[in-house]
Amino acid sequence: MPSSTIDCAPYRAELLALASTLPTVPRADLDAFFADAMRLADRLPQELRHGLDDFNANGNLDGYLLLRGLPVEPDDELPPTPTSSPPPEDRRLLNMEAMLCVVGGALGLLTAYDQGYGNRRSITVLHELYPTPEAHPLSGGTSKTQLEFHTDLSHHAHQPNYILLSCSRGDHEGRAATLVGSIRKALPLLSDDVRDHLFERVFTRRFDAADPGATAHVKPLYGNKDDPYVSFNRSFLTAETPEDIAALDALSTALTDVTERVLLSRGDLLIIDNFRIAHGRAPFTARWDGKDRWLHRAYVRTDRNGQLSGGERAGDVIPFVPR
Ligand SMILES: O=C(O)CCC(=O)C(=O)O
Ligand SMILES: [Fe+2]
Repeated sequence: MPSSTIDCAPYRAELLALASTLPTVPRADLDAFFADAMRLADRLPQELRHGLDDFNANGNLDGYLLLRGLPVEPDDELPPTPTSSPPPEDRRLLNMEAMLCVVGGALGLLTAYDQGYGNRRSITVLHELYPTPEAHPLSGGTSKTQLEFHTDLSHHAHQPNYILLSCSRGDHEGRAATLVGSIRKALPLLSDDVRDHLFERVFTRRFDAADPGATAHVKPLYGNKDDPYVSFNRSFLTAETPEDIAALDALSTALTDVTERVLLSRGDLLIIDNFRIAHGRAPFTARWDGKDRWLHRAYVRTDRNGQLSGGERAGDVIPFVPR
């Protein structure tokens, strides 16, 4: 098994016992639920906790950590895959929601973001991802079309360090792979000129397809020149010169060349380092039969890149600040 995957099957009983101490109706008091999940993070099985701490401190070449074999409910005990959000306030805690929040608590602070458009009436820590028939082509609700490479919330000054995706149901045909392109793998494929351009050029990044005036300012590569962070979204970064186009195309090609397909199935939890990989999702066929692909998602802040200055708590709602 690659070092970016941890088999959690040996810890199932221990993890179930931890989850059983969490409030059974999390949305009745989310603050209390997140505080409990944070406390439980210190009681994770030691080897798993070490794996999380090591990934948090050093990252890895792949840019992700995949936990497999977590204690998901038997399929017939799960509610039907949702077709709308938010879930009912009285929905009972699902094991993969518990895993999402306890693992998130081990990495940093679970955070709700005002993303500056779209979600302004439903800002929440706990997101649900499921196919929707009329999804916007750049949203996680797509199924028929590929969700292209992107960095989540790259237009936000407090962009989350980690995206956690936990899976209650995979897609029927096993095609909906999450696509990950690691900058640690892609960087050696870029020429010096392209690297310099991606480091120095400040691109205008549109963030609201409906409002061309809504913009943030993004450098595709930043941080340490030899081990940079990446921020990418080909559809929204505005190229103004031939050099811009060439540099973005080269980055896109390099990320595509190193792409790994991570097929999430029930009981998996994928931790994406949102500073070090761009991600997308392969197309798949939804059946609208109550058993479609169903993921839970949460964002986690850490003290990297000035995300924390003291006093922040799990469950905080971060106002929109364009980058
Ligand atoms: O469905 C996935 O695997 C990824 C979804 C995603 O990237 C998103 O919703 O931003
Ligand atoms: Fe995403």
